[in-house]
Order: sequence, then structure tokens, then C-alpha cells
Amino acid sequence: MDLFSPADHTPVALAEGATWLPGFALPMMQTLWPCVAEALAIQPAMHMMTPMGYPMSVKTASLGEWGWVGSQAGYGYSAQHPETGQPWPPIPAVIMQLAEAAAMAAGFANFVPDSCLINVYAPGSKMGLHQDKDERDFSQPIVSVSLGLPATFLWGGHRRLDKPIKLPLVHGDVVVWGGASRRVYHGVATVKPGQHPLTGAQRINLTLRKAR
Ligand code: MD6
Ligand code: FE
Repeated sequence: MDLFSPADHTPVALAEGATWLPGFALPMMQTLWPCVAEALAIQPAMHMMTPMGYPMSVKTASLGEWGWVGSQAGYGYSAQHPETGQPWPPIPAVIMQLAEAAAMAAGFANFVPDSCLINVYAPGSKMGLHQDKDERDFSQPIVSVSLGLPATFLWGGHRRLDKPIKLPLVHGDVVVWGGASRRVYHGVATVKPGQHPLTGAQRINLTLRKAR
């Protein structure tokens, strides 16, 4: 099934505990985008490794107490950048406020993330279907913010083989999933070539989580 993006920015219930908030981040974009651009200027995104030893097609950077890392040892959270050994920069206030407000709009009060993953998708990059299960507390939702080039988000089910719904996410869209949907399979289809006025030839995704 393919869904269409509602032009009037009404929230779309995807499943129990899962909500698509079209355009939710647009009102704060003037503050949000410079923060993301600066974070990526200070900390260039890098290709993490899969446990199979291949580089991921997506480049990642992290903010917050816990950064998401991938290596041949597996996926997980680290308090330090794997190459520099430095702690991750703090999550800027506008990103914390966006995460809390989006979680609230989706029915999750008092969301305080300690991890902000920044994924950079060049055209041709994708992310296969997976569950987020490296976090300690599954009562906390995941907040995913899309910036730049459009992408097809794959919203699956509780089994890997459940056929995913395709969500056409655009700049400023937010998806929140938690509760009964916290361990739903999800992914991103191959990003198509294009140019976006803010991000250029990139899709950027912020994934906010409470890791610990
Ligand atoms: C996205 N990212 O980049 C979605 N999940 O749009 C993820 O779902 C994700 O990048 C777990 C770990 C890393 C990720
Ligand atoms: Fe994920």
C-alpha cells in the first residue's frame, strides 16, 4: 500500500503507537537547519560498518550522551566517537524541543532523548528493514525527522516478511513510533537523485531515542 502525504498537515495514524506528522518540523526549520548543518560541519558523518564487515551506504554522525555506532562487533551505543575518542556534542535545544513536542503530539508525554543520530543519505543510499532494539527502555518512543530530499519510508510489521507500507516522507515530516509499534520493522528505500534548496543532493534524517 502507498500512502499520500496530506497537504493540510493532519497527523496520520499508522498503527497503534505510530503516527506520521507531516510538516511538523517546518515551523522551526529556520533554527533547526543551521543547527544540523553546523553539527555536520564540526563532525563529518562517517560510514559505520555492518556486523558483516561492509560499510553502510548511509553516513552517520551523533549528538547527545549516547551515539549510535556500528562495527564488526555489532550495533549499539557508545559515549565516544569511535575514531576521535571524544564525547559527542550535546543535542541543541531546538532538537530537544522538537523531539519532545513531536512525541507529545503522538501521545508520548515527557520524552527526553539522550541520543540523536544524524543519517546522511546521498542518492543511492538506503536502509534495509530492521527493528530498533539496541535501547534499554522500550517504553520510550522513537522520533524520526526527515530533512532535504524526499524518501520512501518503509513501514513494516512485527515480522520481517510483513509487506511494508510506503510513506512518501518529505522535508519537515516527522514519524513517531512507540508503545505497541516500538519494535515494528522499518527501513528507507533507495534515495533518488535530486536537489533540495537547504540540503543539496542529500536526505538527512534525525533519529531521536532514549538509549539508556
Ligand atoms: C532513517 N533510521 O534514517 C531511519 N534505526 O530514516 C533508522 O531507522 C535507524 O539509522 C536504527 C539504527 C540506525 C538507524
Ligand atoms: Fe531504525
